[in-house]
Amino acid sequence: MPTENPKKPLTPVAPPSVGSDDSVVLERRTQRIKPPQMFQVVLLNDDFTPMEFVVHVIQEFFSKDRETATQIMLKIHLEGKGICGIYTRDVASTKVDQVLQAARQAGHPLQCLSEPIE
Ligand code: TYC
Repeated sequence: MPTENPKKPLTPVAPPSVGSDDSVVLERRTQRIKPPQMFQVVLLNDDFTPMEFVVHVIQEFFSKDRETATQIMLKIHLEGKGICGIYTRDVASTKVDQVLQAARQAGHPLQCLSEPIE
């Protein structure tokens, strides 16, 4: 049967120390957990998806205002791809699913993917 999680803390945990005047000092500790791997969600250009639909998708699923969404769409149109947002793994994956489902439902070939950064 599996036992408890064998992972140790990254740094030793310092106990509170008691000063000569009975004051208790909680030591400031080095952060023990590393930040999660982040993922950028990328839209790819194609020749068929209407610009207006892409702007709508960026506004709807990436919470951008119309002007920002239009700038991102134009960048994708001109450069082939563009980052719409950066999220943790699960959120990025959900965004990709939402975009692909909306595109499929509307009959557009818009492609979306997520990739780890750094
Ligand atoms: N290139 C498309 C057009 O001219 C517009 C477009 C922009 C499509 C961004 C996809 O991710 C995209 N209608």
